[in-house]
Amino acid sequence: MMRARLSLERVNLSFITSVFLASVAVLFISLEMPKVLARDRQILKLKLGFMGSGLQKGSLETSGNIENTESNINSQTTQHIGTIGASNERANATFYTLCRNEELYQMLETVQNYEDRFNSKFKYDWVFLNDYPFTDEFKRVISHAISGEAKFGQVPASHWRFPDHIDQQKVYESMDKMDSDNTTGDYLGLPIPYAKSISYRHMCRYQSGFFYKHGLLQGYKYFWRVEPDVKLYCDIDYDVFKSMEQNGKRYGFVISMMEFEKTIESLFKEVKNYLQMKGVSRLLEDTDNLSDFVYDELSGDYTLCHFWSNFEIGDLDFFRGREYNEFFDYLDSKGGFYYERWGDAPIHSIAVSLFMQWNDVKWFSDIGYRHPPYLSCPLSEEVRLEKKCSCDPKQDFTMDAYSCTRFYQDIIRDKQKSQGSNP
Ligand SMILES: Nc1nc2c(ncn2[C@@H]2O[C@H](COP(=O)(O)OP(=O)(O)OP(=O)(O)O)[C@@H](O)[C@H]2O)c(=O)[nH]1
Ligand SMILES: [Mg+2]
Repeated sequence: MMRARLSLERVNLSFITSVFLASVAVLFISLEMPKVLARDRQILKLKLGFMGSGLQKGSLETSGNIENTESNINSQTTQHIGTIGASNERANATFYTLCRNEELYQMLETVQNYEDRFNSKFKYDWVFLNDYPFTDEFKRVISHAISGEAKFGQVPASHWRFPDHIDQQKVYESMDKMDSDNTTGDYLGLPIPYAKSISYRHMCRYQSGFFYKHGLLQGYKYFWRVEPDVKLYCDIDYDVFKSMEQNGKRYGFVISMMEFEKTIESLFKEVKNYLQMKGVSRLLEDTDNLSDFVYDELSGDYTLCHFWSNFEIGDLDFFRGREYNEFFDYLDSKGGFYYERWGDAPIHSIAVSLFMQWNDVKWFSDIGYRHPPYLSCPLSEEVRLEKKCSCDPKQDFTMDAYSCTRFYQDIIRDKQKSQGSNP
């Protein structure tokens, strides 16, 4: 009798446990699945709907396909290393950072890391700009850590304010709307970063159309942009600037990704208007440039792809040139830096993709780099060991569904095949 009751209780207990576990599972699925499905839907929408044929090739593979691409990445790296000549002469180049006094110690960490991994061997200068005067402490501490010359400047007030044509009332209204919509509309439905920040908008506009006009950058040909809190994960034992020069490269990136659509809703419409006004709409279909990276012929719209500009190495002559500045001035006149929240990364990337030749752009697959939250880590173990990398390749963002670098590789591979040239 006792045994029967015990076994009945055991049955009840296991029944209750099963019901409990099943309810937890149902609760979990009902809470989590919509997010997963929404994410998949969003990826499908973004990558199939907006991007058309180019990105459909292999676009749904995520990090599971790392191995398939590894040989390609290695071959790029090998060709890259092989093309660097041994020269002691430096390029006419500088690091460039826009930051605030409050970011001194994050900046110091980054400066020391860049010195350890690269610059102590090459001693390039470093230009720092700020919308306020840098403090003596900032200048003293940072200069001490840099092997080249450190230069500190202030952004002219006229480059960091609402331009006269901007209706400030409308800016505040559109910021309130962006903030109350409160979601990027992508898989996690995150709040739109900096939805209500005026200074972020001034910053994006400055990085889009003004930094290269600053006096301290005038003498230089190349810049390498750095932000506080970014980190290099591998030794860089060749002169990156010199390699840009010797290989005829004008723009270099490490990470690429898709932009939050809500921050650039009218951007590409304005880009198309501009090209039409100038009589150069053919640039969107040109095969000598990288238009496929930003323009999807099927939808006639922006692919949302951009080179992540917190790491960029660029030819200042391109940015100082007439073509880029007329493009920027037109976009600036439309007010989207304020009424929306256009970032400098899509602006730079669209210009680079349309106005440069595809072969002018360099993807640095051998550079381990992180700007939170994304990491680029060389996938080849051979490369990581040789360059003393300290990053985890499993965390690499390159093949993530939201990265555009797979797409970029496909485009480049097609061009190499059809035009028979090297990267
Ligand atoms: N002087 C100054 N620098 C700024 C200001 N806002 C941003 N910056 C700098 O501009 C660069 C880009 O700003 P971030 O805040 O990093 O923008 P982000 O990379 O899009 O966003 P995060 O995810 O926050 O890094 C960084 O180097 C900042 O230090 C500002 O108001 N004044
Ligand atoms: Mg940043």
